[in-house]
Amino acid sequence: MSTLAIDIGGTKIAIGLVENDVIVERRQFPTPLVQQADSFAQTILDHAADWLDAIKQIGVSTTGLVTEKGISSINPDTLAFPAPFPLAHALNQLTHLPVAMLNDAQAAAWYEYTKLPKSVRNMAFITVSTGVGGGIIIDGKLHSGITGLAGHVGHFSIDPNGPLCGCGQIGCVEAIASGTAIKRASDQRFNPPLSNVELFEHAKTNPDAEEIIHHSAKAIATLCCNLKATLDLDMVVLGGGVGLADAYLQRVQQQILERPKAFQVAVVAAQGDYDACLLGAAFQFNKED
Ligand code: BMX
Ligand code: ZN
Repeated sequence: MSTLAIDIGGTKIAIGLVENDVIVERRQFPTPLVQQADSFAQTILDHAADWLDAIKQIGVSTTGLVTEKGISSINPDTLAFPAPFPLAHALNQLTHLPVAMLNDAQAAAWYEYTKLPKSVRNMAFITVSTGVGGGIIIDGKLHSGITGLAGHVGHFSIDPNGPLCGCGQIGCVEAIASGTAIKRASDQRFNPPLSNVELFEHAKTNPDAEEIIHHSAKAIATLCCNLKATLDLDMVVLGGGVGLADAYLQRVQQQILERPKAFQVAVVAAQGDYDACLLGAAFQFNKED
């Protein structure tokens, strides 16, 4: 069965032709302006035009809060949806195919959970990318909550004196640790500005660059320990462009080892690598209810 997988992030959209949970072909393009659901859906389908004949279903994983009515933003600074954005409906109208849609990190959490040892029953997936997203599996089931908000761990407010987050709270993990937050801090310190990829390279020799990345990893470590205290997780899986960048995971692990033992939790890299959310988009058709 061929599935069109669509992963909508704050910066880019990845699409994949997925067969038997394997990405056979993959493309990506910058996230277009989010205005009309019909034209947004059509733009995505245009990028997949030559796959459409083979496709039987469409799975979407998207940044934002997903409800029956569509997608809305928790942090409009990462991507501002005119809420609620009825993307699943628009894709179904245009293709007449079944469409399933989940929050990006929730979809990835379910996929990643199935790749872990059977002894793991409670886990969280955390993506550090444009924002900081999360998905939670409790006792072997994806926990989305009544409103779909469950897992939005990027909006744990961890520093009352921290920066204002686009969600309206102060000192959210996302405002401190995300790729966007790293870029902001880096732009204040480096002229000419560095891309985040360059910043990670620079960090090998430049203490200022290392300090910015360390600050982000420390916030993610705090988040992991808070989740351990709340849910007694067996494991955390880390993904996203920043989360999988050079030695970021090791920085998080090192920070966790400095916390009291009761709050320490194992953190591993996503099996789906940078495509955990894309694989999750297709994989949600395998989700038990
Ligand atoms: C934000 C929020 C989450 C999302 C997370 C990671 C919006 C639009 N998104 O916290 O729903 O999971 O970012 O998103 O409010 P990404 O774009 O970094 O993958
Ligand atoms: Zn927030």
